[in-house]
Amino acid sequence: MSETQRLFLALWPSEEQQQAWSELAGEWLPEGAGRLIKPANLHMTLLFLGDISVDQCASLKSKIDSYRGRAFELVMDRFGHWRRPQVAWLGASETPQELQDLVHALQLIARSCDIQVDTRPYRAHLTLARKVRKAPARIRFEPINWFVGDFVLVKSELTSEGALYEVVSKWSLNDSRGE
Ligand code: 2AM
Repeated sequence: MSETQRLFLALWPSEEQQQAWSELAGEWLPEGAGRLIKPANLHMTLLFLGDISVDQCASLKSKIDSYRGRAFELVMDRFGHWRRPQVAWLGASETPQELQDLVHALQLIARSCDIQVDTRPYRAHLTLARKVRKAPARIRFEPINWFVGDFVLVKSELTSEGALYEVVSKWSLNDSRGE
């Protein structure tokens, strides 16, 4: 069998953002309510690719190289919980058009590389904690503005100590501010 890698495309916050958002998650979730994601692992998935071959990965990267998406401001104003996957997350009540376009373009590129991707509608969320069985209390907080100027390809390794993520490629988005 040819070698494969488990990969996904994501928005990756800075270390400062990861630290700050992880601290918020610690404040919002009661002790023992779930398993907080390590700050360095916090991210927002754009597209989960699964196990793909070296050739598929090379073709995906080269096609993404020729794509130029637009930078955007993401306003994260929701702290939510999904009962079935048992995750608590940070999300946005409005998904910017640029983000929708980016996800759509990446889906098309992945499909053109014979990578089967999720067909469910995209729901932008940044998982803060897993194994959260009970919906946490409603939290009021100042919306978090995240300027998104790039996106990344991440390798995921499942280990006995949880997922290990490694950013393997990065692409810039066109920043039209000040034009
Ligand atoms: P989640 O945070 O909502 O669980 C790496 O696994 C990333 O890809 C996670 O952020 C995860 O989202 C997302 N993902 C989407 N579909 C997935 C799948 N079928 N299996 C594992 N992770 C998936």
